[in-house]
Amino acid sequence: MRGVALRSHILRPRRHGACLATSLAALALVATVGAAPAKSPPKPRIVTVNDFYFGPDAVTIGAGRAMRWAWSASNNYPHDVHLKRGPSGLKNRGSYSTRTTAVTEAHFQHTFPTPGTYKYICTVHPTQMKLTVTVRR
Ligand SMILES: [Cu+2]
Repeated sequence: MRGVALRSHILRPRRHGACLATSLAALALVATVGAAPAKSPPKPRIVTVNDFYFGPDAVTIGAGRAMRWAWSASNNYPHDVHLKRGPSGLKNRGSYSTRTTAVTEAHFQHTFPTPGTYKYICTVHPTQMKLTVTVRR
């Protein structure tokens, strides 16, 4: 399963340079650690990544809450989570997308401090797999 995902990723053109991707990942990590409050934060909103849909395909969350994507254990095909369109001026935009595909047993989590509309796709199945995340003020 993992072999399929890796091959698929290698064959696809990269959108970002490796250095940019690495530094964005580092920034995201610092932001996550730095923002950890003493009290346990609200649970992330779960979206499942399935063959060939996001479930659900639209969610609304409050600003500052996290989203967590969970790849279904029954998948047979690789999928990613890619932010196609987000609020203008969004900081660390690259950190809102996965950089590899996975078939099963993967998770992707990100907090959403910036209100607005986020349009997601799976780049392997861009016409089938779409998700809208609305972040309220
Ligand atoms: Cu997909």
